[in-house]
Amino acid sequence: MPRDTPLREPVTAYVALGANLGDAARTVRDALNALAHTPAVRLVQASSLYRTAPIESSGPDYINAVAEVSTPLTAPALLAALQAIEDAAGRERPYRNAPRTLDLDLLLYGSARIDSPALTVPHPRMMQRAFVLVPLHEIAPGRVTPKALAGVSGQAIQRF
Ligand code: PH2
Ligand code: MG
Ligand code: MG
Repeated sequence: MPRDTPLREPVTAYVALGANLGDAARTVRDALNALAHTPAVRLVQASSLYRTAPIESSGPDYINAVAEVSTPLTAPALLAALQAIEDAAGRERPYRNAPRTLDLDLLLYGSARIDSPALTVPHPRMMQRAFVLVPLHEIAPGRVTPKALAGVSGQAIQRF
């Protein structure tokens, strides 16, 4: 049957999850569930949950994790889906790096490099953050070099 809209090949993307207000572990688990139920998004695997000290942020310790998804959505469409999950969790944005009920950041989208006002991929600060690199290394060791991990070894992080 002829189609006028070609199907897009699924892309493997990695999403960082973080929360440090309310029941952060519950929020992160609910967000993983919401990702798994997002149309056109397949949750391939999720890391363990980690408790991490706030970096350039304040408030209680964070709960962080990283998810691998497979999706035919474009990167902006995937970002919009992530923001809808943040909004449903009651995310407010009073100031940069404010404590948050839920933060979902697009880390990697296939091998794409994206530099638009709305989205930078790979995530510009991911290589400086143990709360991203440790869970990412757990599920995708090939995407994190030993040197990068060593570079964040001074940051407090423990399995939750
Ligand atoms: N997110 C930030 C800033 N600082 N620190 C930790 N430990 N975990 C985070 O998810 C986090 C942070 C900005 O998004
Ligand atoms: Mg963030
Ligand atoms: Mg964010």
